This record gives sequence, C-alpha cells and structure tokens, in this order.
Amino acid sequence: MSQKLLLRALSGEVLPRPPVWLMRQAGRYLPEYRAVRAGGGSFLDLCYSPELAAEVTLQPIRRFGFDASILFSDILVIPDALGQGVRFEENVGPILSPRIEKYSDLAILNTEKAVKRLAPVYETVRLLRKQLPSDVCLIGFAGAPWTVATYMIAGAGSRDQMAARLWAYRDPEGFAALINILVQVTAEYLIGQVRAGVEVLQIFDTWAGSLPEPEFRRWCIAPTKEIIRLVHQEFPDMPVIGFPKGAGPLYQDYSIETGVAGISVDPSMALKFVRDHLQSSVTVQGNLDPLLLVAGGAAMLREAERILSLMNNGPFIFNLGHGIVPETPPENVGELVKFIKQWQS
Ligand code: 1CP
Repeated sequence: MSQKLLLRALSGEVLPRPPVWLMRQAGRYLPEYRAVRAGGGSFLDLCYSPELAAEVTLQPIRRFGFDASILFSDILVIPDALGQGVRFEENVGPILSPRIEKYSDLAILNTEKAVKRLAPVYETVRLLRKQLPSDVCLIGFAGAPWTVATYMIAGAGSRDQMAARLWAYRDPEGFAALINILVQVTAEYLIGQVRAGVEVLQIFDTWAGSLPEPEFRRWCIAPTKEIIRLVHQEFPDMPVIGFPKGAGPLYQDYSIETGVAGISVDPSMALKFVRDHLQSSVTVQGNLDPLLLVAGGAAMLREAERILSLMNNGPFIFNLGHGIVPETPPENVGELVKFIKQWQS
C-alpha cells in the first residue's frame, strides 16, 4: 500500500491535492457525539473509556472521509492525571482544583500516578489502529506545557492568561519547575501514544500568542523543543506538528528551532508570509477561519480555493486555523471535505 497522504505531506511531498482533517472534528457539532455524551458520565469519563472514545473518534471519519483521525481526548488529562482535580462544567468549561499558584503547590503533583492514569488513552489508540480504514492516519496529541500551565494556575480557562504570566514574571525559577514537570510528563505521554500506535503527533499551544518575545522563547519554544527531542530519542522519525496559536512572526523561529515537521497556522496569518517564511522549512497546516465553516456556502468555498491555490505549491495539509465550533452545521463540513478532495492543482 502506498503511504498515507498525511505522512507524505509531512515528509515534504507536494501532492496534487492536500490531505484534509479538521481540529475538533469530533465533538458537539455532531448529533451522534451528543448522543454518546447524553448516555451519562462526565467528559473525562468519556476520555478514559477506550470503546466510547474510539467510537467518537471514528464518527467524523465515517461521516466525512477525512484523511486523518485525531485521538479523542483532551489536553487537560495531564493535570488530571497529575492529581489536580479536573472537571468540565456545562456552559462554563474546565474547572481545576486546587489551583497551582506557587512553587510549594507543586508538591501535590504526582508524576508516578500520571503515567498509570493515562493507560486507558493508550488502549483507545490500540482500538483505533484496529478499526480505522487503512488509508486514514492516526494523530496523537498533547497540550504544550505553557498552555496546560495556564489552566493549572488559573484553575479554569482565562481570557488573558494573567495568573500564569504574572507567576512567570515574578518567579521565573519556580515557574520553570512547573514547566519542567509538564515537559517530562508530556513527553512520556506522547511516547506512550506512539508505542500504542499513533503515527503523527500534534502539540497544541493555544495560548502561545499571549507571551512577549523573550517569554515566548523560554516558555513555548524551549519546552516544545525539549519534548520533541525526548520523543525523537525513542522514535527518531516521528513527525510532530506544532500549533503555537497567535505567535505571529515568531511562528518562523518556532518552526525552525523546535524540530517540528509541520506547523499549524491560525487564521490571522497572512498566507504570503506563511509561504515565504514557513513553508520553505516545514509542512504548513491550516488555516480556514472556523466561522467560515459555520457560514458555509460561497464564502467558505472561495476562501478554501484561495488557501489551496496559494499553499499547495509546497508541502501542505488543509485544516482550520482553530477548532470547529459547536454551532457548525455538519453539512458544511461535508461540502468542504468534498471540495478539497476534488481539488487539483
Ligand atoms: O462534550 C463536551 O462538552 C466537551 C467539549 C470538548 C471536546 C469535544 C472538550 C472540553 N474537549 C474536547 C476534545 C478535544 N480537545 C480534542 C479531541 C477532539 C478532536 O479534536 O476531534 C482536542 C484535540 C482538544 C484540545 C484542547 N482542549 C485544546 C487545544 C486546542 C484548542 O481548541 O485550542 C484546549 C485549549 C482544550 C481545553 C478544553 N477542553 C474542553 C474545552 C471546552 C476546552 C477549552 C476551555 C477554554 O475555553 O479555555
């Protein structure tokens, strides 16, 4: 069998049409996902139930025929597994308690326990490798240490990541200790996913854009580089996609310095910059505005056409610039995937 499209794109090949998958392709916009969630149990129970997690991972593959499948889990399983309580409240979002606010709070985190708690996720990966169509690539993922730390410190999602930024300015050494714990556990978690069968990894740094340049280098680039070094020590060829959302021109240094094979770009990035400064060194993934997927119709297809014609002269993966929102009509996703799959450069 010829190699899967996503792997070919990540090894630098330019394809007649790019592989397509969408961040948050499983989730609340799909009625079949809501039906599984209505079956009772918390969101984290779903993440730790291999049969159900595999089922919701497969739902968008069956419906739309994506070229890649992302493991169903969440970036916040890491703090949960470290022993900080995590729950997801309807219409509120994640709540983490107790908050990790200073160096001495790190004592509650248990790295031994973490690896054990995450075993069900590896089982989900094994089930998926058996159940996925043979041409669909399985992507594993984790949150980057900076982004996960912002939730652990604020105890919830926060608009400006104020608590984490203040800790990092006031006590960089103490903050570095938290980041180092997250680097070690995240690398171990990603290596576990690869051992279980994922073929590509993505690292989500959703709040990278809230840091000024020196802090971006210290808390986003350096920890991501170290995680990738640890993964590559065991699996030298494992392709990693980085997503430092909102990093602006610093996407360039991130893509050169961290060791990523692919860079996922958000909708604010000008494609001429992306083509001239990122695509020369790595495979680019992106960057349709998720709200165009809500709007649908001619506006969505016009922008998809613009992205394809500008980006598919180099190594490219079609995706959104951020995750699918719950308001998205599933039929728009179907129309978009059909359009990409029929497109030819
Ligand atoms: O059913 C529900 O009510 C829960 C909704 C939900 C879902 C479907 C959450 C809660 N997480 C997920 C799955 C998820 N999260 C996946 C796998 C599914 C897929 O992509 O198909 C992935 C890759 C994530 C990653 C994730 N979780 C990120 C990084 C990417 C991004 O969107 O920026 C972040 C920041 C989270 C935290 C999180 N989990 C859930 C919510 C509502 C949030 C955001 C909280 C906030 O607003 O700050």
